[in-house]
Amino acid sequence: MAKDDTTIKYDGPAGGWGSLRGIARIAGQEGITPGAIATLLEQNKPGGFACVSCAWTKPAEHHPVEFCENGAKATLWELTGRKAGREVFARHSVTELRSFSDYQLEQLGRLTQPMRYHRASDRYVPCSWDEAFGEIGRELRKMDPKKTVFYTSGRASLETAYLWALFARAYGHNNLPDSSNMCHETTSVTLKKVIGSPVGTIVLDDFKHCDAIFFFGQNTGSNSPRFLHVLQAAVRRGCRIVTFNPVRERGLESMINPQEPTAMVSGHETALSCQYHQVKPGGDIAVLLGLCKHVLAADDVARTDGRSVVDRAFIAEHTTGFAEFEVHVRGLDWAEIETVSGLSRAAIEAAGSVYVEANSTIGIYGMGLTQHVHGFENIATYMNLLLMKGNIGRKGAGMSPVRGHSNVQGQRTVGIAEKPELVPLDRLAELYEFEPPRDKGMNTVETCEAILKGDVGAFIGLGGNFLRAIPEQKAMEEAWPRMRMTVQIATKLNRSHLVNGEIAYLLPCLGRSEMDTLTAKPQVVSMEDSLSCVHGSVGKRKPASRQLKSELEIVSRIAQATLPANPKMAWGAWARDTALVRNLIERTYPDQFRDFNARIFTPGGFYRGNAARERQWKTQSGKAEFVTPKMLSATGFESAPGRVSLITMRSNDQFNTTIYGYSDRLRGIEGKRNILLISPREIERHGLTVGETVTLVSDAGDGIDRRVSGLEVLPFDLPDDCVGGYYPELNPLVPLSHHDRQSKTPAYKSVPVRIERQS
Ligand SMILES: Nc1nc2c(c(=O)[nH]1)N[C@H]1C(S)=C(S)[C@@H](COP(=O)(O)OP(=O)(O)OC[C@H]3O[C@@H](n4cnc5c(=O)[nH]c(N)nc54)[C@H](O)[C@@H]3O)O[C@H]1N2
Ligand SMILES: Nc1nc2c(c(=O)[nH]1)N[C@H]1C(S)=C(S)[C@@H](COP(=O)(O)OP(=O)(O)OC[C@H]3O[C@@H](n4cnc5c(=O)[nH]c(N)nc54)[C@H](O)[C@@H]3O)O[C@H]1N2
Ligand SMILES: [Mo]
Repeated sequence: MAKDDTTIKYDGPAGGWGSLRGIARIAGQEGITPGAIATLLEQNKPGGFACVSCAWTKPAEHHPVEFCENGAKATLWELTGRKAGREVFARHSVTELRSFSDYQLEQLGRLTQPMRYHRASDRYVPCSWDEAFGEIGRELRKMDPKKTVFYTSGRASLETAYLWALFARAYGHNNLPDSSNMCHETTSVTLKKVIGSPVGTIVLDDFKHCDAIFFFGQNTGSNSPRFLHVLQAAVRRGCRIVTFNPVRERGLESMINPQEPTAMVSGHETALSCQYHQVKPGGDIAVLLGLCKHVLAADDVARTDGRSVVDRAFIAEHTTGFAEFEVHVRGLDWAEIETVSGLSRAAIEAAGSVYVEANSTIGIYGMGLTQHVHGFENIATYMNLLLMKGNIGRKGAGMSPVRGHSNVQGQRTVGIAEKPELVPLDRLAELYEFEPPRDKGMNTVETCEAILKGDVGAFIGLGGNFLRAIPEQKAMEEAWPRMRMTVQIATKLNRSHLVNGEIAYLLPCLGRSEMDTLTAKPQVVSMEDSLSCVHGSVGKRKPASRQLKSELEIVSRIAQATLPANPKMAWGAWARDTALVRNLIERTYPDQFRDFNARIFTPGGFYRGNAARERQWKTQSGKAEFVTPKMLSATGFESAPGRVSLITMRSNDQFNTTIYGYSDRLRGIEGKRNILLISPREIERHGLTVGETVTLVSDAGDGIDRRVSGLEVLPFDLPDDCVGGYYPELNPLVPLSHHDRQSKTPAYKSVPVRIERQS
């Protein structure tokens, strides 16, 4: 696509001096002490603590500075000198705090003491921990467990997550929605179905052996910047990167490695993607089928002189469903593929040639594939492409979904799941002598549906910002106070803490960089990264307040206050010693967590293993499964006059609903978040003018009025028929029913909307 010079963009590289300036700005803003910088230098190193930002792996041979712009921001955010102490809550009513922006709320600083919501004065007032645990336990004992929900955001450690899930089951439910239900749930469901393993299949070493890396809808420069070093090394040895993304993300175009002094001084950039294709949102199934079509065509040609491109031996031995898929792909019409993807046949064939020529290919993807109505088909078709050339279970090849929160993958590994079949319930029953519930629990979307119906009595959030992250914000905020009890365990104040049930508690916890002072012994916690490696982490900073408790202790104490005594459940001891909990994890999952305590500081983490990597397929058929998608577009809606597809995106200056600032440096957007990104061609087509403010109205055809006003029109290089804007500001536009059909992951990456001019 031709570049249009009137659009807003950033021409510098990812990384480089800009990233260091980004860190310095946050350090200044948060009132950071020199000790915080020392803490940063320990980040992601053995004996140090694991970054609280993304889930990218921590290498065995680390750099002197093993953190990135966004990891540093996340740590400095946690180590801020600001405190949201009792005076803040005495000064501001909860209603007043609701008028603060997400940025202003978290800028108040760290929460310092447990608080209970006092309805008459509309204020949070300090309470004691004993009071809090006592009342929460009493309320839970009175309730039907099936009508309570225990949410987790993907930061809590393996130890806390394990106990959280055990508590839920001992209490009597599987209602364990997780942030991953809004994120890579599509991955968990699709990969489980097609290759029998719900997670990625590659290890770090594979990046040293691949010839091509394909990128679909993952924004490395902002969301997993340490991965850029790996990509840079791959490109330098001749590996080719091909990217499909509606937005030209700078991080995938070029970078300067802040670890390389000469490059920093000379400004020498490494170009990353050799091809960058601006696919329409939801156009990936069409692209992937086009790529498969090209592979078949290349194979036809190769076979005329006795060679082959398609790995038929692999397909015969290891897969099912190829014959049907092949017939389907051959029958597809290029014109349709071009219309749905917004790309020309020539462009798709050029990408296809890189794939055909590469011996070994790694497939990378992120939210651009998972957050669609047909996200399942996005990922299944991507896997088909890899399977056609046997690109799985061998060196330098495989699929790598890039996970979000630092321990989101691990939480699922140790039992956070609403689906009982994913958890070794018999083993739990045997170890703890209780009868775990066998009925399916609620995921995030189902939790929202139940809250809207008034069917939930209590919601306890272990981190996160549920009400801000979910779809259907307006109706959800209206229904939320009908719950009897809401409890939030958190480090900083956010919007979810300002909409309260009849009884509401806000319980402040330690951050990962902080020392757990419950016992004299420093407590180690652990996480699993995107590449299934498990790492230990030790917090060494003095806590933001003496009243903070570890998440492990908070969870254990609530469990203790709620459950009848069981000699097999030593909540009191577990709260004080994470090593004991690791023994429990090992006894529950002996294959994956063998010698857990002994291996916890393995450089680079210890690999938990993955059967699909060994070409063992734990699927229904016992083989890897080709899926024939019934549709070309993943959006789940038809085009209609005036309707455009909205992509909700993250800026470079936020971590999910935490807004660090207003500088989306890598996209050239500064100082604002209430924006509508739209191409100059579409600005003209919709009769808009640059800089005017407009309203976006949801166009789901269900009669519900969902709108967000005050959005400034900014010209941006995007495909036709789509617009972009920021998450979470635009979440009120997303209908709850707009989710992946199989996994119920909300379809945040193509929301049908209309643009209304404000008079
Ligand atoms: N700094 C920072 N780091 C983070 C986070 C953060 O908010 N800030 N969040 C963390 C979390 S929880 C997660 S899940 C990950 C998210 O990281 P990513 O998976 O990178 O998620 P997004 O940035 O939401 O979107 C990814 C890309 O998809 C593209 N895209 C949108 N629609 C489509 C489409 O239809 N097709 C294709 N091919 N591309 C599309 C967008 O332009 C964007 O570049 O990052 C984690 N890391
Ligand atoms: N429109 C749209 N919506 C989306 C997305 C999108 O791309 N578009 N992405 C989705 C995705 S991928 C995700 S993962 C979800 C994110 O949903 P969540 O995980 O629920 O949200 P976060 O913004 O990560 O949560 C931030 C809060 O976590 C708390 N916190 C931070 N650190 C800690 C800690 O160590 N312990 C505890 N207990 N609390 C802590 C702080 O109070 C902070 O305010 O949002 C989803 N929503
Ligand atoms: Mo996520």
